[in-house]
Amino acid sequence: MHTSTSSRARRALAPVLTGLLAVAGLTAASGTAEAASTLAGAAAEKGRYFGTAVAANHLGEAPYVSTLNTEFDSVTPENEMKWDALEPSRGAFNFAAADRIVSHAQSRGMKVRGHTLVWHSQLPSWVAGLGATDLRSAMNNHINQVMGHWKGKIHSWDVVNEAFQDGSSGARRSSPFQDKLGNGFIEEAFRAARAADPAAKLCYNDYNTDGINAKSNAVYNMVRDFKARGVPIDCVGFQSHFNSASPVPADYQANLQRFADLGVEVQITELDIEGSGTSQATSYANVVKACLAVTRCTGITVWGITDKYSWRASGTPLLFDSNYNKKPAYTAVLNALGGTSGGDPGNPGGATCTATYSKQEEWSDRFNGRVTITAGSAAITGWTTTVTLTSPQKITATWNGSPTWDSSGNVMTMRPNGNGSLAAGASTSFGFTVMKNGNSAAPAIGGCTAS
Ligand code: 9MR
Repeated sequence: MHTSTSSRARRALAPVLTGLLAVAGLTAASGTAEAASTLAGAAAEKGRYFGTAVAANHLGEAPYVSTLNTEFDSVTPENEMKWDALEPSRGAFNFAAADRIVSHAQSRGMKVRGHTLVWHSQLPSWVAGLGATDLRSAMNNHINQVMGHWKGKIHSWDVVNEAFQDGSSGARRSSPFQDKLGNGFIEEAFRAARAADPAAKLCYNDYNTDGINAKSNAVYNMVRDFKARGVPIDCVGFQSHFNSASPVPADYQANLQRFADLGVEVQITELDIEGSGTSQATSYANVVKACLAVTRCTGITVWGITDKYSWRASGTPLLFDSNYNKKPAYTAVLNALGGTSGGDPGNPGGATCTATYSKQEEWSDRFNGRVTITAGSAAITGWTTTVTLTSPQKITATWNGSPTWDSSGNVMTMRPNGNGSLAAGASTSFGFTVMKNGNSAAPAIGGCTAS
């Protein structure tokens, strides 16, 4: 079958569609049945948030933003709130990139985790060059200025990050702060932070502290001492970067629980697990179950949305693949949270699908693309995906699908045209011709939603 769409028809449809999508978005956010079919919705039913690290420079990418808005209710700027980004030279602050993330989150009712105020890494060289007196005032000023800028808008701040050494010593890591200000720098940072934004929860955040070991024992002793002496601390962040060399520890839950028993919240702050398929899915589910079993484990943040932009992209450690398809790990997390895609009235069987792009014929001024839709382990009766062009590219023809367009004309949403019913594991494809207008970039394909 071959159908084509004129650009005039696309322009005429666009405003109507945008309106419909806006209405659908509002309904999705407030409907309980719908809520349990997203990570944030399912987590909220358990009294937890479900967040992700976000990079400001991807906020213009349609499938990135739609996945963020649909699935998550908390964001952590991945790099934009670090010292080198915010205060690259002494006293000169640049909040613009982080502000973009905070306003995106605020306009959609998402929480923001602040990451991070005092850290030895991504620290501008001017800080390392200061003597003790200057360093103390620079640290306190940084905390005051940064927390003051977003006062009342950040639900938790990683006040100090990664201050302990790996290995069996339990010692502090060498850093400008440790080496010049001594052990008291952490306490001083937390006291300054409490004064700067009393509403924010103040966290200590670290990695390789996920199980019970010498490093987590050292952090535990510090937190116990802070609580005993009234030093302000509200939460401990467990980064939870896992791979085959550093799997989810068997005593993960026990470790979270012993910190919670000190009277602090525990948060899983940078979760990613390298791997794929069932083993990755099982590990993710185990992390979620551990958090749910600990009353004071208040939320989970994964360290990115899509494998495409992970800091460990080659390890495919996230819940969405590089085409924004939901991975088995996604389904495992959703199910462990008590949610189910079966809670979606449009998708009673919990059906899934994937969408993959391949380039076809190319001429000097245009090329053909094909997107293959494959049903997951259950039969499906319909599918939806998106094709996002790079302006000024234009799609001049489509076949084997029913396209609709966003108002920019760059994002085509494709639904079936008689080819919506697929048996488990079966595939269909649709095609389109892209007029390059000088740009031969491949289109970005959004996730596949089955019904
Ligand atoms: O994901 C971050 C990556 O984009 C940066 O290049 C990197 C630089 O240090 O930091 C990554 O995030 C780290 C986080 O801030 C602290 N814990 C470890 C994370 C992964 O390295």
